[in-house]
Amino acid sequence: MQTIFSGIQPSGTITLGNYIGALKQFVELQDEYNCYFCIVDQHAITVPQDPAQLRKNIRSLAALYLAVGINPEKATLFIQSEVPAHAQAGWMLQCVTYIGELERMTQFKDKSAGKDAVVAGLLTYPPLMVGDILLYSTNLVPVGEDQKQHLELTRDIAERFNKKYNDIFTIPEVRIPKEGARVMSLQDPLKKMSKSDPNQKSFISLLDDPKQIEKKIKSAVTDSEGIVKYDKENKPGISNLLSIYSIFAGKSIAEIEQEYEGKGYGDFKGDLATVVVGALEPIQKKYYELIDSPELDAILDRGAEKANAVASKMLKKMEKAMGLGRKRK
Ligand code: ATP
Ligand code: LTN
Repeated sequence: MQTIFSGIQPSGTITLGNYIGALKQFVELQDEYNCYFCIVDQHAITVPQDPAQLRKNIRSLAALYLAVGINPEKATLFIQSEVPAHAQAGWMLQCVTYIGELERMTQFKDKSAGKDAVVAGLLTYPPLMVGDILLYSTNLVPVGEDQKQHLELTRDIAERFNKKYNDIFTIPEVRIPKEGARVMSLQDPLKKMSKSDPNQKSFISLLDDPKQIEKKIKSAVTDSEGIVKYDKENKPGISNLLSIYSIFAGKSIAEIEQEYEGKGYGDFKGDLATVVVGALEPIQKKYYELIDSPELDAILDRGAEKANAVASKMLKKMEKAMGLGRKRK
């Protein structure tokens, strides 16, 4: 069986973007692959976080992974900081990464833009991610389109390490969904939807209540044409809503366009809100059953134990390849 690894930052409550771009794929793939799904809390602290809120977000993300359908009997679900090999591997991989490569990352450029104090961790974020992936001999990494560049860097660094030290790493492939790889902000359809966006109206979180969902969809930025038609170039707002509709309703975009011929954005948005509310209802129900349960802790404990066993073995191989520490029997 091939191995999958992917991670989500506990930097807020996950959005429709995270669900469509990442989580939905995870659920679909868990039967066919040996999966590791990680709550990457060490990545989250590369931007300011309130410690109490971060702890809450970590638990909430764990419950959401399960609520959307991750089966802990099949997949390993764990918290990055509970597996020390990640930070250790991240350091070693920083020492095979060039500063120029890191400065070219668009995520770094976006997140550092306009800030006068940028912590070093925001720049060295990618080698930590590279470690996450390589520690598990990962074959495939399902992510949204925004992570493509990080995956290219992961492959480069893995190949460089293999060549320079010892051929120990599997070179991973990226897997980006055909539809919904880049869900856009509801307030600025040229920007990706992000859970840490300060404008709450720009995203729908998986835990928003029906009223909030309806309000956010109704106030989504569209155009003044009033025709429900997919045209990403000229009508990015309505095209984004059409993609979301299509994915949640399981209908093709052409079908939906036909349904709304002659009708305005009001009808379309109202129906989209109903579709989204209906899709999130069972997820939210499961979430509230899990969030305070001891079962959630047991799953995360088991996940950390399984991940530690695999990651620490690869870490030893890395240390040996680089010549760290002493020879042991
Ligand atoms: P942040 O706002 O803190 O940067 P984020 O919402 O961008 O967070 P991440 O935790 O960085 O989300 O990403 C988790 C996963 O969700 C990744 O695989 C990422 O590619 C995917 N993803 C994030 N935003 C979107 C989006 N708008 N559309 C599709 N996939 C997305
Ligand atoms: N960088 C990713 C989160 C992330 C990740 C990973 C994704 C951290 N480690 C390993 C896939 C595999 C992000 O910002 N979305």
